[in-house]
Amino acid sequence: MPFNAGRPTTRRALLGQAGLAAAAIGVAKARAAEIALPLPSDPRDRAITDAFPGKRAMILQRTRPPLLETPLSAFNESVFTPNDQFFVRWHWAVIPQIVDVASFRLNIHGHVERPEAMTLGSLLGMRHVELAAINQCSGNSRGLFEPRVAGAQWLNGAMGNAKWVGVTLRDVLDRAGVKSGAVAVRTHGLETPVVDEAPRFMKSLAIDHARDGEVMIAFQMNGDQLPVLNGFPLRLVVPGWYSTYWVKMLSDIEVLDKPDDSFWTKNAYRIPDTPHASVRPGETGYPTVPINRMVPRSWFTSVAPGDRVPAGATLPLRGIAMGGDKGVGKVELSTDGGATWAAAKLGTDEGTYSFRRWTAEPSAPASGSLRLAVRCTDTDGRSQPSSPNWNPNGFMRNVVETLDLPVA
Ligand SMILES: Nc1nc2c(c(=O)[nH]1)N[C@H]1C(S)=C(S)[C@@H](COP(=O)(O)O)O[C@H]1N2
Ligand SMILES: [Mo]
Repeated sequence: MPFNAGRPTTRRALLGQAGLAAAAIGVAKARAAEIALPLPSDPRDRAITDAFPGKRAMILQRTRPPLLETPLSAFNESVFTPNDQFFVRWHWAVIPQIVDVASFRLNIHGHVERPEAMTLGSLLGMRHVELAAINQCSGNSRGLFEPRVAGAQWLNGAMGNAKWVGVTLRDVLDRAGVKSGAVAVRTHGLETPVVDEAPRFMKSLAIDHARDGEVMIAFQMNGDQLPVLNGFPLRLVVPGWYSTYWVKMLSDIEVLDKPDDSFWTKNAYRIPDTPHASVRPGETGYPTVPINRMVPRSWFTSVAPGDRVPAGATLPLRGIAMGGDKGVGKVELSTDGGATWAAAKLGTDEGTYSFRRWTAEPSAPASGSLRLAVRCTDTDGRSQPSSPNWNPNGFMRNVVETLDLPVA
């Protein structure tokens, strides 16, 4: 896979850029504009904000802690999401505004032979790896759930794709020497809860997953250092898995010799253990499991609800697709409400965990509307469901996306 790092992250470059992290977080001053999201219920209006450090125009979902959504246009322009438009989500609002890269340490401790407090310099001195991967919030597209569920009412922009450079978690764990009997690796970042009693945000991975050689501690994103709001100076990248595991401002790695029974694994981020994580509204008593691998999805990016198409015109249509924890096998388009399907053209393969561009050229009818549907099938043959899944947390939204474009 070709990879062009726009700027190599040397120790000097990373250390020299620390001052960028100094801007204020969580102060939305200017309200440049508003956007009405095509959600099924009100409120649909959101402010567009450029008041957050390292970010240009973002959809403001919440100010403190910051929840910023990527506008659809970013996904139409490139399969890689620019750092300054990459979505932002934090659980707790006490986020360091400056990370002192000289005194920063990454602690590795617990069930290991040689506990260590690594400097950024020694981490950057290790073997580097690179990978394109989508970071998608478990609650991406939650605002589309019907009946509506509590939580951030995201449209589809709580996701982004980047080229990540870092070191493997396995190499770092091997340095510390994992003792036999280890079962999980739990991580947290530098931010803290707003009140002492609240549980610090932490997530864990099974030991074999943590040591699979793909899970990465990234210090570079799309050729640059990480924006502070996306976890400067280090974050976990867990390819193919939902972003709740992608711990930002990573400062602590603890090897556990028993399963993680802390709040964020035992109580939060759990999905019904059912097909498509789907249950009936009101249903109770079903088993749950921690959310895990992502699944195939696809979207239109060049057209949106409300757009009109000229009668009889050939429409140059673009979108993106993802395979989840597998690559994109195929993307298909329907122009008759899902009765028949034709393969869309796929763009460059940037790797298993990346977005993939798709294009098609359907013709609009002479009157009525052009009824579009798009679906992705992964390389294992798994496809998207034709009706939307539902669960009370609004996790793992998935459905064959449809769009009715009236003929002008
Ligand atoms: N330290 C830390 N890491 C975190 C979180 C957090 O609250 N704190 N939230 C997680 C969740 S739920 C999401 S969706 C992603 C968001 O990543 P982004 O802000 O870089 O887009 O970060 C993950 N990593
Ligand atoms: Mo999330």
